[in-house]
Amino acid sequence: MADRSGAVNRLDLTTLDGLTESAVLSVPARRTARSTVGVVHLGIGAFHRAHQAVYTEDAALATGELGWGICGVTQRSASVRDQLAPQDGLYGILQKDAGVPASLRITGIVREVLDGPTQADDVLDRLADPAVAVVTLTVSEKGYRRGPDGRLDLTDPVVRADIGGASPASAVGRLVRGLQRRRDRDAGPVTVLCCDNLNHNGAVVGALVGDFCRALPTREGDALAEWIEANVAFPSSMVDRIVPATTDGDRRQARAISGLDDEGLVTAEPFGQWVIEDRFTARRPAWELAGAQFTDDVTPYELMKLRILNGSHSTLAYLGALRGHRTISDAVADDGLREIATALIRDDMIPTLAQPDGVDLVEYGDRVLARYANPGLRHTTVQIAMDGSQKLPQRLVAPALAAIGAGRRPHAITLGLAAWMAYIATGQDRTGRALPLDDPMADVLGQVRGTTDAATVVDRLLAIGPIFGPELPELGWWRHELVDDVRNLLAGRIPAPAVRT
Ligand code: CS2
Repeated sequence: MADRSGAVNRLDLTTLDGLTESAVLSVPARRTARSTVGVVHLGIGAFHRAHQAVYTEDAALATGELGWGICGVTQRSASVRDQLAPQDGLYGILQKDAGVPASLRITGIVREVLDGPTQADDVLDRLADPAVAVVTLTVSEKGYRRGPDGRLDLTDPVVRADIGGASPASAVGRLVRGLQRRRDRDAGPVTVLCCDNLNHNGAVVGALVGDFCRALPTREGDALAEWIEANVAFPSSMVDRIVPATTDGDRRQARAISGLDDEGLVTAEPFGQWVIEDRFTARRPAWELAGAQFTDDVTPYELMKLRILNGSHSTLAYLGALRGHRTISDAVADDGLREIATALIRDDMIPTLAQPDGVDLVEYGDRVLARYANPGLRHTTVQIAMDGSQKLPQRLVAPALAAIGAGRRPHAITLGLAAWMAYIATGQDRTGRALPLDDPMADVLGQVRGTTDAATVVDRLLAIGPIFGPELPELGWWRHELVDDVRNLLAGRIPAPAVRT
């Protein structure tokens, strides 16, 4: 939609009125933008906007309830606030699939965006709002600021400042200080629902909250921990939807559909899954009416997704990047890499998993590979390669240990870990293009950059306890295989795990 000067208008509550729904444009925002805030979300990145926000909006549409608008909180950068505030919280989700035209959905369920760093007090007020019954989180693996033992890192200066009473800057600090204000205002129980890719993610957040309370002066911390124990549940959940970083091409495509500029646009595949542990201390949106599944035990779903999807994603990302593939769809179209991903899923991962009710794990794995092939999603290998130190423990190290413990040799998982090591050591793909090392442990990992001796690379990286733990590095045969793989990869060869004995 252009004004008289020919400039394209921006999406907001006024321009929304001019949109006409069609086969490729839906505008649920017309109804949901009237919602009031009932959910606070910490970490309003693209994933949340394409996943939990959509489930929450669909639940509101199904029930007609208008009390479940979302207040999204930015973690570190104000960019999402700056994108969404001028748009009255509205943004589009551009859905792409092979062989069908892209479609756009304009969502209105995000009713407020607060910038965590500069609006800390407003965030605490929202967390203490009696109308808020659920707090969801996607702050990424590193956002929890865990130490080598998996507990809250009390040596982290940001955590220490939060404990000392400064305006909270960490996710756990914001959460605990918000709960404290909630108790002080007698605003009632609330459920904290973690949506990050971690094992037992709810229990992890509950334990970090406990660690924070214990680090407070004794009387203050004990009383708060007691209130939290009685009023706050931390269910676990498994979340899934592939949401690559939005490109300028996506924005152009969305503009061609709506006629409007949208700085907050996100892109996603059609698939979505959310399995939630049914343990809430307060009211919640009717997410089951939006396709979410409630269960007593999320563990089998969580492990299935972390190992089959995220484990193969990381493996394809490192191997693909080394081979010069920019996207996951390119990597999975490479026969050699596809074979490795298939072997990883079928031979190494599936035997470590319990089958969730009614799920065929082989079919699930095939579907994951088919989702990767979606040519519309320009999901870059270097985006997934980011933060390996935080992702690999649950994606590749834990299943390697489980397989070895059951007497098997998980060659493809070993190759995935070798690919991560080679990615760090060489720092470039086979065409000479630089591969970024974007990781909170980059200082330590970067020490092997440029090292060409495979055994040295392996020994330095295997010694990092928080990633590999004590057991794997002690297995001589396994280390030997890893060194072989790293040597091959550094020489530009990709070993085939399926045929190795
Ligand atoms: C990916 C995930 O970036 C990554 O590490 O593996 O973000 C993945 O796309 C999602 O977990 C899919 O649900």
